[in-house]
Amino acid sequence: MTIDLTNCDREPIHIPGSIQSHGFLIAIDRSGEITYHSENIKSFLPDLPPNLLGQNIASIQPLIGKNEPPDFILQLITFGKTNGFEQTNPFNTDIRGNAFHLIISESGDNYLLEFEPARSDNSTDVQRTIGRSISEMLADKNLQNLLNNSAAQVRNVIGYDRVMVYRFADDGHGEVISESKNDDLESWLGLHYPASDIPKQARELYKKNLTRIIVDVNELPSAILTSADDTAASLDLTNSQLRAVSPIHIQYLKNMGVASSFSISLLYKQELWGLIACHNYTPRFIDFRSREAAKLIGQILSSALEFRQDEENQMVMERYKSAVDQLSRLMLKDDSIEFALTANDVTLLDATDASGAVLMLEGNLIKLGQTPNDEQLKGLIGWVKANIIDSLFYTTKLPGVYPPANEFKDVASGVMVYTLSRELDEYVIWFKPEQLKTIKWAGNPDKPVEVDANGNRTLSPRNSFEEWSETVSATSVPWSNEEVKSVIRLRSELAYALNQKAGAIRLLNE
Ligand code: BLA
Repeated sequence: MTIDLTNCDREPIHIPGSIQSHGFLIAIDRSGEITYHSENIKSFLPDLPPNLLGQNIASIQPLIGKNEPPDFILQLITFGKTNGFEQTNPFNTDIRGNAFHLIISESGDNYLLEFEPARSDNSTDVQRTIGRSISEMLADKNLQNLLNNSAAQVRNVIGYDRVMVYRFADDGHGEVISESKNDDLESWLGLHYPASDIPKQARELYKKNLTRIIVDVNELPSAILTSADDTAASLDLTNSQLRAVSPIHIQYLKNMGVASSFSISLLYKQELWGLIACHNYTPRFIDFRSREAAKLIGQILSSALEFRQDEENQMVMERYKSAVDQLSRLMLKDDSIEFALTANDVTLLDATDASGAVLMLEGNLIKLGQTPNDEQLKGLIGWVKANIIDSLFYTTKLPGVYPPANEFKDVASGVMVYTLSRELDEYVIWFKPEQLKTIKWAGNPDKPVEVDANGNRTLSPRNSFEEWSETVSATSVPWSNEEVKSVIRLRSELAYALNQKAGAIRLLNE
C-alpha cells in the first residue's frame, strides 16, 4: 500500500522495519537467541562476529556489558518480567569505553534490547532539577498557570527551543494552549491544527508509549535485519525507544523548519488529552533519564489536569445551572415568560455557550446575540416543522442537512432546536457560528496545492489542509453534554412555568 495524504491513518507506524540510527537494537527470543538486529550495529561494535542472527546473546556479552556476568541480559529480563521493566531501565553499561543505556522492553515473543548513548545535549542535571521543577509547576492552582508552568519546567529540564502544550478537541483537531520558547521564535500560541496532523494510530501509540523522541529529521534510518524466512517489519516497535519515524511526519517537521522533536503524552481518564510537543531547530538527543524526567512532569500534569478538568466541567455545569435557576425564578415571577427569558441580565443565551438564540412564543419572535435574519429564520422553522419529529434536535452541521443554511452558516452552522409547540409555531433555538471563522488555523486554508518540478503533488502534510477545511467548513464547535443537559433542564422549567400560567388564567376565567 502506498501511503499518501489521503490514507495516512493506515500507515503501520509501529512496524517500520527500521530504527533511528543514534542507537542500535538487538531483539532476542525467550531463549536468548538473536532474532533481529539493526544494520548499524557494526558502527557501534566493529568487533562483532559475522552472522549474528541465530546466535545466543551471551556470546556477545563482553562487547555489550564489559563488566557484567555472561548471563546478565537474561538476569535483567527475569528481574524485569517480575518487577516491571521500569525497575531495570535504563541499565548503565559500557561499550568501548563509552557510557550507554540499555533499555529493555517486550515485543510479542521477543525482547527488544536498545542501546543508546548515556549523555544528553542538555547540560542540566535532571535528577537535581526535577524535584524543584515539580514544586514550581504545582505552585499555582489555576489551570492556565499550571499549563504555563509545566511548559516552562519541561523546557527548563530538557532545554528545547520551543515547548508547547497541545490540547485535542472532541473532533480530534488541536490547539496550542500554552508555550514556552526562545525569544527569537514567533509564537504559535492559540493556533489550531487539523486532526489529520496526528493520525489515529499515532495517537493510539502515544497512549501506550508516553514519550516520543525524533532526534534528527535528516538522519538516515537504519534497517532492521532478520533471517530470510522472516521480515523485519514483523518486529513490533510499539514499546521501542528508537522506532524510525514515518516519512510523512519527517516531511511535516521539515516543512515547519524543525530538526528535532520530542513529545510527552498527556492522558485524561486513559484517553489522550493532549501532548507536550517540544521542538528544536538543530538536531537534539536527550538520554533516557532526561526523557523519563520529562515523562514524570507529563504524568504529574496529567493527574493535576484530571482533577482540574473535573473541576472545570463542574464549573461550566454550575454556570449553566445557575442561569437556568435564575430564568426559572424570573418565569414564575414575571407576567411575561418572553420577558423573563430575554430581557434581564441572564437570558436564554446563558443556558449554553451558543452565540445567538431565538425565542418564538405566543406569536412573538425575540432574537438574542447573533442569529439569522427573519426571512432565514422563517425558512428554517418551516424546515424544522416539516422534518424534525423530536422535540429536541441539535447538529453542528446545519447546512449539511438543510442546504439553504449555507447562506447564514457564519452565524448558524450549529443549531439546537427545542420545539415547544409545532401547532402554535413555538420554538427555542440556539445558534453556534462556523468554526473556521471563529478559530485561528495554522497554515493558509486557501493555499494552492504545491506541485514539484515534475508536476506531481508534493508530499507536504500542509496540503492536507485543503481537505481538512472542506470537512470543517459549515461546521460549528460541538454541543457539549453539559449544554444538552442544561437545555433539557430549561425545557422542564419552561413547561412548568407555562403550566402554572395556564392554570392561573383558567382560575381567572372560572
Ligand atoms: C506525529 N504529528 C505527530 C506528532 C506531532 C504532530 C506532535 C508526534 C511526534 C512528534 O513529537 O513530532 C503534529 N506537531 C504537530 C502539530 C504541532 C506540532 C499539530 O508541533 C503544532 C504545533 N501528519 C500530517 C499528515 C499525516 C501526518 C497529513 O500532517 C499523514 C498523512 C502523519 N504525524 C503523522 C504521523 C505521525 C505524526 C504518521 C507519527 C510519527 C511517529 O511517531 O512515527
